[in-house]
Amino acid sequence: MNFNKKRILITGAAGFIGSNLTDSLLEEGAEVIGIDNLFSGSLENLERAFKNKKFEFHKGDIRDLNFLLDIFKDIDIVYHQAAFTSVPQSVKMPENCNDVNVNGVLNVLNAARRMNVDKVIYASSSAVYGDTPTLPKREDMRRIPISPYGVAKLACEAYMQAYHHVYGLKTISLRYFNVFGPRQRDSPYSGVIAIWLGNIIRNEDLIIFGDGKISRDFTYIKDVIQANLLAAEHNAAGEIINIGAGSPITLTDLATLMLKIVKKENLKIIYSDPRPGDILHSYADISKALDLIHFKPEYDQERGLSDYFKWYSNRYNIDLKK
Ligand code: UD2
Repeated sequence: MNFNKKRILITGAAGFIGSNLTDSLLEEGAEVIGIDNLFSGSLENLERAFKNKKFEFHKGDIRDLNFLLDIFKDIDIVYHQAAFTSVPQSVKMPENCNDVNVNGVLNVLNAARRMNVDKVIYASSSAVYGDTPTLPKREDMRRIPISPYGVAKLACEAYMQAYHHVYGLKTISLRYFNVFGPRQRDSPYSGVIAIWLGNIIRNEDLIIFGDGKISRDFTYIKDVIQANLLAAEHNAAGEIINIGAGSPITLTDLATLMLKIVKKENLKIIYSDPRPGDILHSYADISKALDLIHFKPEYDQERGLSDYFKWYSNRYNIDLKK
């Protein structure tokens, strides 16, 4: 797609995925309007974007419909990335998770419809599948989420489809599988790779919740961004599409690989109690993504981790091998 004449709005623009998407769309020549309440996002992530004249930022909350209606003017595409993102936090505060994720999506959809946005591309999650035993996960399989987070994401996907069917709004939900990479925060509620990278930098042992056999289809941010651009380019609408690396890895293998890449095999892997709400295995069948939007991931975990670590060393001037 020629993004040159497009006006694109990104919710959660100051977050991990939103800010990477912002930078890529600006590079493609789009005009980008970023919104974020800065609850978990940070303006530091938008340093590069702020240098671009085609970027504008508004601080505000997706739960505030009037704020959205004010900003959603002459927008072609909305990328809805703002979210309550943590599975364990959703177990602690299900109401907040529902408020931000479900009520937030409804507001974004209502604003998009009223302001004649052409397409809404939504950041959904593989958490919607829950613990069903069949692998890899296909979009048409049963979904039985086991965390409030997964329930909320499933409801949001259903709203995306309903707004397409009832109001003709073009919507696509991309079911992300464990995204990792530059700008993911190292906080207890962040993804495991960012947490372990923080441990490695501080020369701390890595903690695995459970027996280490849990597996995930960790997907590198650059592939996720590519999928988002493709979702804008192709005509698919009213669809739900898995976006994963298509190559699962167990937590023990992941921890071992990370320590190997940074040559810190002296650090230990410690096994601790399983975490409530965790699903056991998650692995994407990505054939629908190939069919509908021609998505092909370019990064397996090793390549993604190496690229991420290189970015981190340059950004913070740290030698990870020390
Ligand atoms: C991730 C996403 C979530 C959703 C989901 C879909 C994040 C923060 N969350 O949740 O938004 O899309 O994927 O499945 O990216 N673990 C450890 N040690 C640690 C931290 C975590 O063993 O120090 C385990 C954790 O118990 C889980 C696995 O690592 O078994 C992955 O955890 P996560 O929080 O990175 O991701 P997940 O799958 O809960």
